[in-house]
Amino acid sequence: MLTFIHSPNSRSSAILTLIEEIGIQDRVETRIVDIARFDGSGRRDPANPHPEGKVPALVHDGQVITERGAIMLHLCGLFPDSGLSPKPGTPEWGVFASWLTWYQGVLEPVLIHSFANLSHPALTATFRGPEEATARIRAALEKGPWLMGEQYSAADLLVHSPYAWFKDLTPDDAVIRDWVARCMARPARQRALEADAAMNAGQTAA
Ligand SMILES: N[C@@H](CCC(=O)N[C@@H](CS)C(=O)NCC(=O)O)C(=O)O
Repeated sequence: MLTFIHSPNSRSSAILTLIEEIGIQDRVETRIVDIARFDGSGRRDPANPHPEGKVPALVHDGQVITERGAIMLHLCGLFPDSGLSPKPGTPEWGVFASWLTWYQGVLEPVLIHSFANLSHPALTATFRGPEEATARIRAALEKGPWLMGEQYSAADLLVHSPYAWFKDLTPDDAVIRDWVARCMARPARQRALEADAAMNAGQTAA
């Protein structure tokens, strides 16, 4: 039993898109929760099992899985024929896991430090900065056309996501901009955006 804890138009929309990409909408129950949003709207939802009241979370037979990278690894591992990841246990699966954990552990902190105009030698020593992050993505895409090579994967879905939300953060680099545009044009993302809009409308009407 898989329950997806979601709030429309948030970081959990990436998981909604992955569910669309894999084609498992009928195997996952989606539960909408409220969250405290950056603009001051919303509030922590007591019905949300995430230990910090955030989204996304995935509940699998009572176990609560958090962090988009971990949820993506888990879903791709559960549905290995989806084509959204290499086969578990292969060296390529290790590279795939590197991208997802690099996103969580490096890229998102780097982008948030940059957005918040934060700089400190300890941050640079630990995370490097936007230029190094861009260089790493670019090096992969030069071999590309996707981060993992010939095939689109959940790594593209997660790593491009902040650029899709915050267009100003996207490096002024044609290779990266083209990749972001290709990720955003995928039919599964369009379906997830439509589902989010419908869920939002439902919430407003309620
Ligand atoms: N590192 C987490 C971040 C989750 C996160 O910050 N989610 C936001 C939604 S955009 C949230 O739930 N915020 C509500 C809050 O901070 O209480 C992940 O990647 O899954």
